[in-house]
Amino acid sequence: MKYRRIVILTGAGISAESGMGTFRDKGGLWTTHSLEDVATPEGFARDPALVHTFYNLRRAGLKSAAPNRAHFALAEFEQEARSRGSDVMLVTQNVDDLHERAGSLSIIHMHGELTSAACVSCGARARWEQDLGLDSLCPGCGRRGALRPDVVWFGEVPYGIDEIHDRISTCDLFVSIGTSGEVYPAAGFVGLAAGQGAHTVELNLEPSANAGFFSEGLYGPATQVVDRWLNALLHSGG
Ligand code: BJW
Repeated sequence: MKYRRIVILTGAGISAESGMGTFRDKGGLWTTHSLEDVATPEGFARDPALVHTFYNLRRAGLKSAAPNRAHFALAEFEQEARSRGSDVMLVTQNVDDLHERAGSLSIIHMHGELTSAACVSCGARARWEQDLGLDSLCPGCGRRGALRPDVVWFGEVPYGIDEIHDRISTCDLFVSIGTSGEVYPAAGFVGLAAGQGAHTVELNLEPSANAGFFSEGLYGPATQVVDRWLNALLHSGG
């Protein structure tokens, strides 16, 4: 394998064909909900019940969603690349668990996870698969009403950012899949990767806001283009 240190960034587009909504597309979550109300700490402070309802519905929806061909292709690629001595790190902005359910192993959820709750009082993070509410009890400190969805809202620092920066600063291949390139710091990763000489590839339904920064782009539904591009890479000796 030509590439030894590979970083793959995924966004909502990879889960779109699994029925998880995207944010900025026509009919996306930010066209039906105000992001200031449901995706900022200020919105949560103003109306926690509204925010809980928004995330409870999405957490419940996760149970009927299944990984699609693109999630499986990434998990298979990770295994194959490892067997050829290459390192693959998946950085996802998605809060769903479809990469894990497809079999991916090396994952950073930079925007948190739907199936996790965080306590604003003691800082504990706990796996959480049911609804969250104003009376939910923190398993860490026992306080009632202090749990919030363990996701990263606007103005908050994403998870794993130091490790992500380290990985991208030393990668030789950076692949971005199904993300609009509108939200930082993820939107800046391609610049970091390209700046230190990595080959950069975008796989998306259509060119993203960042398309001009990538050395290569392949456009179409993730269930079609991801498998095709990864297989071509493996079979080209790439
Ligand atoms: C398909 C497809 C198919 C469809 N197949 N493709 C001014 C300038 C620059 C930055 C800022 C600024 N003001 C504020 C900021 C920072 C801010 C920011 O970026 N704001 C912008 C909106 C301007 N960022 C932050 O606040 C972040 N924190 C931060 O910067 O901390 C400071 C710091 C950083 C680093 C070190 C130290 C300090 C936090 C951002 C948190 C984002 N949170 C959310 C919600 C998470 C929980 C939840 O899910 O509810 O994360 S918002 C939402 O957007 C979610 C997503 O992960 C994120 C990205 O969206 P994504 O995945 O790209 O989805 P879409 O819908 O936008 O795009 C889908 C794409 O798929 C499209 O291109 C489609 O074409 C494609 N697609 N179907 C393939 N079938």
